[in-house]
Parts: sequence; C-alpha cells; structure tokens
Amino acid sequence: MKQNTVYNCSVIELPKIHNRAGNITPLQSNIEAPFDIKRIYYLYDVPGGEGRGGHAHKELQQFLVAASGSFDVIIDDGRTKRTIHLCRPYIALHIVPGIWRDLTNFSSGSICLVLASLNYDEKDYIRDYTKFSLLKNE
Ligand code: T46
Repeated sequence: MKQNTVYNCSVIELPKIHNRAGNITPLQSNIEAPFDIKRIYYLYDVPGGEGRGGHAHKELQQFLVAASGSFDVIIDDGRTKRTIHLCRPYIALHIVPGIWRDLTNFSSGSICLVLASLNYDEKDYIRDYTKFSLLKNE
C-alpha cells in the first residue's frame, strides 16, 4: 500500500462483444480483472454537484466502470494526482491499494459500477487525508 503510486493504477479496455442487438462486456476474476472479485456494488442517483470517495483503502483493489453516463476519478498517491474521465462501459480503471480517490462530475443518470477484491470492511478505509499523506510519505 505504501509503495503504490498513481502510475500503478491503469485504464483497461475490456472486451466488447458486438452484434446487431447490442454489446456485451464480460468481467471475470483473474481474467479481465487482475484479482478475485469478492463484491460488486454500484453508485447511482448521485445528485448534481455531489462527489463520492474521499478516502483510500489499505488492501482493497477495485475496478471502476462507468456502466452508464460519465464521471471523473481523481487518484492521488500523496505526491501525484491524476484525473481519469470514465465515460464508456468497456473501459475500467484499476485502482490498487494505498490510493486516495475522489469521484466528481457525475452526469445525470450515471452509474459507477465497482468490482472489489474484498468484502466491505470499514477497517480497510483511511478517511483522513492528513493521516494518509503521513503514511505515504513517512
Ligand atoms: C470507492 C467508491 C467508488 C456498505 O455498507 N457496504 C459497501 O460495500 C460499501 C461500498 C459501502 N457501505 C456503506 C459504508 C458507508 O456507511 O455505505 C456508506 C458509504 O460508503 P463509502 O464511503 O465507501 O462510499 P463511497 O461511494 O464514497 O465510496 C465507494 C467505495 O467504498 C470506494 O472505495 O472507490 O465507492
């Protein structure tokens, strides 16, 4: 977690199976996602102007996908920030442990699909940016 930087996070193009009836994008553990998928959740009905995130995880890895609409993910390793605009259901952002994230600029009706490597555990969160920054830079 300490060593990971924003450059260990990657934007991954997922397979898109296309036919005249539309598209399918599969997401499988240890194939498209480079970890065991233990949990799936999604953010939706985010009011205009609101943001999500505002924390880091100690162990959790995630794949974030704009299943519908678009939003920005600002990732931060305590030294460097990158902004990733997600707007296609076949593009995933892989976030490794030890990265602060803020999600902003949700378009109306957007859905952020998250595939996570662990079950929910509040002890895995770092919600204080000062503490996060100290941990990353000690
Ligand atoms: C991230 C973004 C994209 C649960 O009870 N179970 C769960 O699986 C989750 C994810 C949340 N919760 C509860 C815990 C909190 O009381 O829902 C509340 C809000 O959770 P959180 O602060 O994690 O919500 P977001 O939307 O700010 O962040 C979530 C992810 O946790 C986070 O890692 O990257 O979605």
